Order: sequence, then structure tokens, then C-alpha cells
Amino acid sequence: MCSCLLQKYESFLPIGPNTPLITLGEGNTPLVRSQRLEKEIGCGELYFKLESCNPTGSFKDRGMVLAVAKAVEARSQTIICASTGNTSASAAAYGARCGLTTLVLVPRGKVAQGKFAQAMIYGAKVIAIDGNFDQALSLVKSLAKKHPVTLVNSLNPNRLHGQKTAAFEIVDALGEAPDYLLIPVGNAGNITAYWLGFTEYYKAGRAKKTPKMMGFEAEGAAPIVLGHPVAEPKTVASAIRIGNPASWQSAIAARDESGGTIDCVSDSEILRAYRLLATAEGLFGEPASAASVAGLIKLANQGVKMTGKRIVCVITGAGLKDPETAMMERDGLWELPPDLAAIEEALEWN
Ligand code: AN7
Repeated sequence: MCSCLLQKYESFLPIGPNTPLITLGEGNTPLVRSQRLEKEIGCGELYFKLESCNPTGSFKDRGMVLAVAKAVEARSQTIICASTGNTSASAAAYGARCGLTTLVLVPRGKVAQGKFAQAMIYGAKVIAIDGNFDQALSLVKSLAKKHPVTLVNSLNPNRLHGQKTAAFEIVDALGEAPDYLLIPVGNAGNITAYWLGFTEYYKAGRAKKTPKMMGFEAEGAAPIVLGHPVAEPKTVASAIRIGNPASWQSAIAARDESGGTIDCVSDSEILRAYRLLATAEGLFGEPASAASVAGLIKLANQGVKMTGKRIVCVITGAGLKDPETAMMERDGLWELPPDLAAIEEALEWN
């Protein structure tokens, strides 16, 4: 089987004879059934879509592979994006693969270490600004208007077309669309892309229904829930620290057309879900990813009936991208002398 996402779903993608079918092995990510949370919640079936298994460790690779292929097709030599981290890591990787110059603007000091390391090692030019993601996005939009560069944020429709393939994979794996799709919301591109994918598959007769789209923002960065932009977004989930999402209107359309909701979860709910996912399921997603799981727990606590329902939570990015947040958890660590008796005593094995 080919490991080229663009080729696999070619008929659903804006691909022509001159589009290079580049790949770093993106897509075809696991859909893993829950072992414990499913029983605790009391839903029919619960699955995790592990987008953390993409080549740079996040779902961004699905959209980036197409955006960069189209940039190469158009003979562009430079790609540019604003990022909370994952978009920059992905752009840097595909840019390197295709011999492009990659320029990324990030909020200084607000990008998780692993993502920053990725942008650096893939050879991107990183401009760290004393400002937030929304300011960085506004700057790259201006730069892309004035200069011959390709914008690869999700304002670029190719990003959304690439990312919709995750919805195709879920339907292909389950044989039908799930009842609920739970997903973290930042710049709101991904919820838009999944809805596009589910509706396209429905129209093509590959699914008999579409899921309710359940999006979750972080409480301190919840413009869609509040109904107005947030000037200084704050959350431990740095990936979704976004106060004025680019795909705001299409996210609302996805919510309303699907009969779903967009709600928010607090940092403590996110961190609890983050640890639970790791300890109860053996899955290590980054904090923003845990917003979908925190959302599921919130719905269950609100008494939303999920008996018999098929639910998919999207784990958007890998836990190792943000070692600093993971290292806040020290309960399992004992520092002891290299001494048998001391270790046995600590373990109460004497
Ligand atoms: C792990 O990298 O916006 O709602 O600049 O990295 O489509 O923005 C990342 C977003 C969820 C939210 N989970 O997706 C960026 C960036 C993870 C993310 C989101 C992001 P969108």
C-alpha cells in the first residue's frame, strides 16, 4: 500500500497532473479503542484518532503536505506561517523536504520546547515576536500580500482540504461516520476541515450520516464561546492560545449544520484529562489534544446521554512536544541513593 496521502485520496483533493505527490508518510494514523474511559463514561464505543502519529507529531502534516505540494506546483520558493508551534514544525519539515525557504512567526516564549526544536532542526527561519499568535497571523497575512511568498496557515484552502482526509480515514476505519466527533479548537481550521470531510464523504455516498461536531476551546482562550475576540488569550494548552480564530465563521457553520456544540474547558480540566489519557489509556497527547477528552468528561458530567453512541476524540498532537508540562507531574519520582536497602525500604519490600 502506498504511504502517500495525496495519492490515496486524490479524487477528493485539488490535485492536477502537475501537482508533485510529495510525502513524509503522513496520514493513515491509528484509531485506537478506549480501554477504560469508555466504560467510565458509559458510551457505546470510544476511539482516539492518534494524529500524534504523523511525521512531525501533529495533524498539521495532512494539510501541510498539500499546501506545500501546491506551493511547489506554483513554483513558489518561500512558505510563510504564523504558529503556536505545530504549524511551524510541519511547515519547516515539508519546506525542507521540497527545498523551500520556510519562514515562521511565533509568539516569543510561548511555543512548547519540542515544537521549537523541530522548527530549528528542519532549518526554518524563526521570527519570535513579543506578541501573541493573533498578532503573528496578522503580520504574516500582510507579508504574504506584499511579497512573493505562499501563506501556509489554514487560511490557505489547501490546508483544509488536506486535513479533511482525517475524517475520511475515520469513516473508512469504522465503516460509517461516528455519532460524535470531539476536537480541540484553536484557530478553528481543523474543525472546519473535519466537517468538510464528513460532508463530502456523505455526499459521495461513503457514509450514511454525519457526526455532531463537538469543539472545545480553552476557557482562557474561548472567543467562539464568548462571541467576541479575546485580546490576551491565556491557557496552559499553548497550541490553542488563540483569541481571534481565522476560521471562526466556518467553525460556527460546522457546529450548527451538524447539530453540535462549541464549548470550553478550564486548564485544570485539560490537565486532568491530559494525565488521565496517559495513565488510564497509555496515550500521551499534548495538553491541547486533551481538550477533546476534557470535553467528553464535561459532557458526561453534564448528563449528556451517550449510551450506545460511537464517539471519536481527536488527539491532535504528541505529548513529547511539550516536555515541560509533562514534567510538572513528579508523583512517580523518588530520588534515592544507589543502595539496595534504601530502595527496598522506600518500596516497603522489606
Ligand atoms: C495540537 O500550530 O494553530 O483549531 O499554529 O497544535 O485547527 O487551529 C495549532 C493548533 C489543536 C487547534 N491541537 O487546531 C499552530 C496552531 C493542536 C494544535 C490545535 C492546534 P485549529
